[in-house]
Amino acid sequence: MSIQEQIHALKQKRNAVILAHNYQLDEVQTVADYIGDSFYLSKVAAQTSAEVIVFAGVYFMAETAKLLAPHKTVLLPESDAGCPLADTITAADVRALKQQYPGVPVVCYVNSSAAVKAESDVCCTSANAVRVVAGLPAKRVIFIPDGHLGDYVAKALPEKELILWPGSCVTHAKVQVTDVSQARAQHPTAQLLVHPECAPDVVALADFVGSTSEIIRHASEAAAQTYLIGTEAGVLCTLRHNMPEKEFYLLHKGLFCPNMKKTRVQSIHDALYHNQYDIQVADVDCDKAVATLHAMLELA
Ligand code: CIZ
Repeated sequence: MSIQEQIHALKQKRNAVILAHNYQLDEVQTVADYIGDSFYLSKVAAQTSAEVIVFAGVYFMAETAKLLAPHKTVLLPESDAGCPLADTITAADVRALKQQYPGVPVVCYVNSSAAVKAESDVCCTSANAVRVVAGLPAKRVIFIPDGHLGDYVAKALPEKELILWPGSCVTHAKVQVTDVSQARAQHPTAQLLVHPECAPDVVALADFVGSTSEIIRHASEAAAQTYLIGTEAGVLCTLRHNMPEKEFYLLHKGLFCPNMKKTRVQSIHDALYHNQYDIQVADVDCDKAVATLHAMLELA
């Protein structure tokens, strides 16, 4: 039996479903039942009738799925697939910010630990960050941990005053303005689609700024033939599969998240076979972190 057939058999035996983030390797996306951004996948996890969820992504994503589906088994196939951006801030840092700015609400990007979510007031994703901050009655807002996304939100909402945390995604931060000029010189008619985790001077040059799902939707609706993609290379899998008649080029050759790329088809097989790695969230964080996620749903 091929490894894909073995995975299929294990899925049936265990009543399991495979969720893959847009940043996963093509070989992983092709065995997945659902592909998308972390929040979409967490909602799938909460709604599926499957008992076991294999979350091909990074740690905070599997943790978010576990928060929304606490009675299901959530497996992260590679135990050390972390997120350096999420690791830039701890729950103690958030408590210190709240002491420094008493009464100022805290918005945390989904790229954060359950403990950080538990200390925050509302969560957001890159797809809804502007809507979430706009929906808060307060003028001043603490935005953690992605300073680039925070800068993008601040520019979209000049009436707000954002207090930013200096975290950033090491992969998206690699893109420079010179990459844009070189890519535009090679593909002069192309549209530039970038993620708001990119640096502000790169974001300022884009034709469209959005989350992975928004970039995929925009490319499917726009008339252009050629696109320069300023986010993790994994989105090319869906873009090229869904739109074979269009051309997509990665804006920077280093747009590969090393943590996302740890998961292979073999890891998915082993996760199902050995029931690894079973994600648990500390009881002390659960209720407050879930409330922070639900607050996002209300505001967005
Ligand atoms: O929300 C996600 O899954 C992340 C981290 C990025 C995106 O734009 O999908």
